Amino acid sequence: MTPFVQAFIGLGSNLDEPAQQLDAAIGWLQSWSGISLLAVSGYYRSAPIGPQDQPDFVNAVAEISTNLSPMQLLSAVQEIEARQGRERSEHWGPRTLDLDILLYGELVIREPELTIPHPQMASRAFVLAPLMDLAPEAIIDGKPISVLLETLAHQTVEPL
Ligand code: ROI
Repeated sequence: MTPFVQAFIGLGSNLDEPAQQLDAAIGWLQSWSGISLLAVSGYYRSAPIGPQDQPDFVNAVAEISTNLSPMQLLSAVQEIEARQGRERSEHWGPRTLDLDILLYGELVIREPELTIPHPQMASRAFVLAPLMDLAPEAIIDGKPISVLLETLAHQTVEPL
C-alpha cells in the first residue's frame, strides 16, 4: 500500500457558476476514499490565459494527503470532472471544471498521460497565486514561488 503523500490540486472553472463548481469539487475531494483534504486556498478571479474569447476563470488550489498512487489520483480527479459535467471538447476552451495534479510529494513523473510537477504551473499566475496561500516557501523548477509570481505580475489574478 502506498504511504500517504502530500499533494496539491489546481482547480479552475469559467462556466456555470464557477465558484460553486469549485465548492462542489472541494466537496468531492473531501469525501473521496483515499484522500484527506488538508487546506483550500482562497478563490481568485483570473483573466483567461490562452484564447481570450471566454469568460474569466475562478481558480484555487487544494492541499491533500492521499494514499492513492499518482495514476489513481488522476483517475479520481477525472471522475470528479466528469461528474460535474466536464466535456472534453475544445482545447484550451471554457470548462465547468478543470482539476490538475500540480505536485505529488517530491515526485517527478514524465508520462504521456501524466506530467508532475504540472508542466505549465511555473508560468501561470492563476496557479501560483492560490498555491502561494498554502505553500509560500515552495520551490518550483528551482525557483521560489514568490520570485516566479513577481515575473508574472502582468497576468491578472485577484482575490474573488
Ligand atoms: N486561464 C485561467 N486564467 N485559468 C484557468 O484555469 C485556465 N485554464 C486553462 C486555460 C484555457 C489554459 N486558461 C486558463 O486550461
